[in-house]
Amino acid sequence: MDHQGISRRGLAGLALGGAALGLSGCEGKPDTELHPRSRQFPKDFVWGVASAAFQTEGALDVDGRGPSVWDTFEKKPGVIVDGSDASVATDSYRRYADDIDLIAGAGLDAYRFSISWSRVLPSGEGAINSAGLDHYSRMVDGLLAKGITPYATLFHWDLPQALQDKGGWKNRDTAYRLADYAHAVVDRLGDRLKRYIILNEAAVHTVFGHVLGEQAPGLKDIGQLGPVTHHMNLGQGLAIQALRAARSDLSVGTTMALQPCRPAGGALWNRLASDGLDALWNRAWLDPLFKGAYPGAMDDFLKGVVRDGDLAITRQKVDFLGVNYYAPAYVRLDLASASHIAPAQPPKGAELDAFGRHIDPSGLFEVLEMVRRYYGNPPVMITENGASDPFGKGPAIIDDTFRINYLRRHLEAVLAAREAGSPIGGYFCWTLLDNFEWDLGYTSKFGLVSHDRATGVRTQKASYAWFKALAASGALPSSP
Ligand code: IFM
Repeated sequence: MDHQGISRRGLAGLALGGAALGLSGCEGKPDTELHPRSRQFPKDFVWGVASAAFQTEGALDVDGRGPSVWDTFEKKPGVIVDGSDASVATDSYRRYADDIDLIAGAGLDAYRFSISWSRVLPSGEGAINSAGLDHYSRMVDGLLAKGITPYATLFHWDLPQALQDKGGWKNRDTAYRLADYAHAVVDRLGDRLKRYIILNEAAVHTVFGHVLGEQAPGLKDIGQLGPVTHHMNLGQGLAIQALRAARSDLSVGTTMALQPCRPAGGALWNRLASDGLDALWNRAWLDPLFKGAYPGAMDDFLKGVVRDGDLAITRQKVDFLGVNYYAPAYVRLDLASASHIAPAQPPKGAELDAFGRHIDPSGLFEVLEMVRRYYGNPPVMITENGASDPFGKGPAIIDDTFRINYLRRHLEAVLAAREAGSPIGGYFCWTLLDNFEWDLGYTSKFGLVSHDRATGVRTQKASYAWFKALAASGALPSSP
């Protein structure tokens, strides 16, 4: 990842910010495994799967849905590696009852899905499209009828295009529109839908969508970093306030993609880069929510953006923090690049996932410890974790022992973090069905169940049966 345009001054500030917080545990650890004392999860631990609207629903032009930034982006030539699109995806808008059957069939407690903003408000604001809300109302009813608790994410990257046309997240007004949208959802569904996740992985959306241009809305503009970050944090605070004002019986959280940021080779000079990335990737989201502040490292980017009173709004009590974790990030100082931050390889010999990332359960433990030690030890839900098949156009791997191993080892980290004192209440595997993996199209498959796009046939993988057995017993096996 090359954050083009991050200034020398900004980088120095970022590094200082990291040092001030004392987050020094970023070097790679030789032992990536965790060894919890007990392998038993408590009876009330929540087992679920997670998904997102644009990746699964299809049916992009039915029931009055408006276009989102992803509808626009995916049409640009060459941006989706296999030239595919999300017009059908897993067909879940139509087949949501089949999805629910699979979730129930695995005996899971919960389903995390996202609501498409532009189904509810086709222009992002103004007139509510009740047909869009009807769909989610049916889904919520279907889940509840099978004893599955719905967790709804309000924003999983699919901003209504009409709002993008007005500047998107760079425009402060979008923060207020998020709160209006949250109100529209809770007003209609709040009698049955009690658990809300405001944002999904805002750091990914900011950096890959607005700075690197690899995802929607496809902007390559370092000038977006500060305003987009702050307006999403502000919108999150306003949306939490809107939900709380509407009802007092909700559980409200938000989900972050937390990553330990590690200097390549543990070199001191690379620490400048890793602390910089840590500030904009982790702390620019955690600090405003839990402390009502930004890391000093963000000052340059936020000039003229944060108004009086904003940080009192970004700081909110959440009922849980959603943590998504896949891998640590390795970076190095690169004086030749404009940002001085450059991606680096994981340590030699490290076990890699399909993305070339280090498979390292200790990284999950590390971010959970960071949340416990520096952010007041809030209740946590692991809202995503999972593994992709090797990229390719071929059929899904049904006998997916590699995925079972990945899940098992990361669940050891969850147990170890609980033993260290982190109140982690649940784990959502990403994801139920092989789906539209953004710019990677259908070449990356994370599902517990495969979905044949030609026939619509869904086939349970070995990991589905494994996860089902785990959810039933709560006892984590020590081998696949
Ligand atoms: O598919 C994504 C999801 O939308 C956000 N978190 C990571 C997943 C796997 O890359």
